[in-house]
Amino acid sequence: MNLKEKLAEQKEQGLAEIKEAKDLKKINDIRVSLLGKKGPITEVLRGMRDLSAEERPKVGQFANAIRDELTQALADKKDEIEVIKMAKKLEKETIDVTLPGVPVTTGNTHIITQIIDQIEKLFLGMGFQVVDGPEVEEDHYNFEMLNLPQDHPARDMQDTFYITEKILMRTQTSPVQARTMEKHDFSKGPLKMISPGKVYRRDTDDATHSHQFHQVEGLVIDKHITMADLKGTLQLIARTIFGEDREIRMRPSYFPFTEPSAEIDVSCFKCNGKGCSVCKYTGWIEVLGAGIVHPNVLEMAGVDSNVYGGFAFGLGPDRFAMLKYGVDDIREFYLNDVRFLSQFSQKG
Ligand code: FA5
Repeated sequence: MNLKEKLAEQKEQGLAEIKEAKDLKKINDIRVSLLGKKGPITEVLRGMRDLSAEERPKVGQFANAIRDELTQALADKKDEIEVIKMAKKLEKETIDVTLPGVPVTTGNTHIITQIIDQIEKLFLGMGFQVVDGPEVEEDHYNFEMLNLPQDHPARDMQDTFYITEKILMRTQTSPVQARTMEKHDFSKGPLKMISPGKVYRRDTDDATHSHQFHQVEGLVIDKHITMADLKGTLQLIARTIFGEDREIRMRPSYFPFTEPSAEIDVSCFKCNGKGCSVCKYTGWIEVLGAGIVHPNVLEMAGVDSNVYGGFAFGLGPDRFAMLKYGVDDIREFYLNDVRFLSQFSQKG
């Protein structure tokens, strides 16, 4: 048998084996045994050195064609086996898409954050800017710039945690008023801002007081601002958050940074104004302090009090949340009890 015949026989034998192969391992074995270094084709090719110079290229060409044909047959068979394998796998893994899924439980925004978000939305809609201020504050901004110089008796109402003699945990969001006024360019228009955030006081914790709570400051500085603008804004807040059925009342009050000043109360959610332990038998719960910005505060921040005036308010979203959802102890908000907090997932 000459070399060409030998090669043709190897090819026929190889193609028959490939045809019969059932898995990828078998394909690999065939490839190694047919085309590998010790395989018959390589062996036949090695014998070419005994051929005449005239015959050698012809046989070489023939051998290469056979090797290519076998390589292609191996690749085709491999693809075929893989397709069959995948089809079998898919058949086994059929998914019933009509089965109900596993529900995913997601958390919800904290109830106080929900109230703050509502207030922000209301004021953003009226063209106010939302400003942030530091919780660790300078005595200068927390008190002095708000017309509470050293030794002012009203400082006693807002004792707090001191970091150093002149640095403290802010007792109110009002310092953001002074910080914002200082920076505002009034030639570009009026100043309208709110500033939500945490505040700290040395208050004894009870059903309506916490040593750490939240406030939202509001400030408008423009020409010709009156008490009527303040009252209208406060009424709008109360109606937006509590609905039309809650009463509000303004009581004369005192804040060193506003003159005149007012305390705003909302009728008690629990007794509807009749008097109970939650409202300390007054029928009202205090939620807000407000007033017309004191000229000294304007002047200290570099604003001409003969040209500009304004109103300011500071509300407690924790108290707002109590009133809105009938929570009778403010401390519930800070205990992180998921059973309590998850009740408010659909509200707000
Ligand atoms: C102030 O803090 C003033 N800075 C508010 C203000 C701003 C007046 C601008 C005028 C102009 P007051 O101490 O009353 O005021 O607190 C404001 C609100 O914070 C209260 O109405 C109440 O809702 C809430 N609040 C006060 N103390 C506590 C407390 N310990 N726990 C929870 N909420 C409180």
